[in-house]
Amino acid sequence: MSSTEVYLGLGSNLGDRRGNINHAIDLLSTLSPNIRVAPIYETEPAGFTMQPTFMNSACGLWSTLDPFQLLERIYRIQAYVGTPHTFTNGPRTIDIDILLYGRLVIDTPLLTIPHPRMHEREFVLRPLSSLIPSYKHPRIKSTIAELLTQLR
Ligand code: PH2
Ligand code: MG
Repeated sequence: MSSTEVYLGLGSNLGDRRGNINHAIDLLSTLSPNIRVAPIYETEPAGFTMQPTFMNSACGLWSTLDPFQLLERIYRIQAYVGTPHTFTNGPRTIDIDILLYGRLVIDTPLLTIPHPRMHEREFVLRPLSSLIPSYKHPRIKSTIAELLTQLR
């Protein structure tokens, strides 16, 4: 079976933030034997700012699931690790976003890949850049490290 290199973003700003991220990574590692995990960074909330500080990380894995199967699996892992979040951009015990799925570019009501806001979010680019600094964004054609420096 063919597998695709996938990158996910992880965030938590409720409860044991670091523990929630590590729990999610443990569950994600059942998808793929050699998952690679970025450091965990503490980040200021973006978007809706009146909420607790986040912990953010990212991971890379090889998946045999197609993007929609992967999304279903992520929904189950999120439900297992934490309570559902209250509103868009609001506080959450765990949030797992598909950032990159190989070099795939799709835009559907359920799923947009690459993640539509990843290139403008330092809390995504910084951990991702520790894993794949020279990876070219499939749509924007800058590397992850370049996108990160362009934010400053
Ligand atoms: N996630 C959001 C909205 N804002 N801010 C930070 N720092 N980290 C996040 O993971 C985050 C956010 C919606 O998913
Ligand atoms: Mg998110």
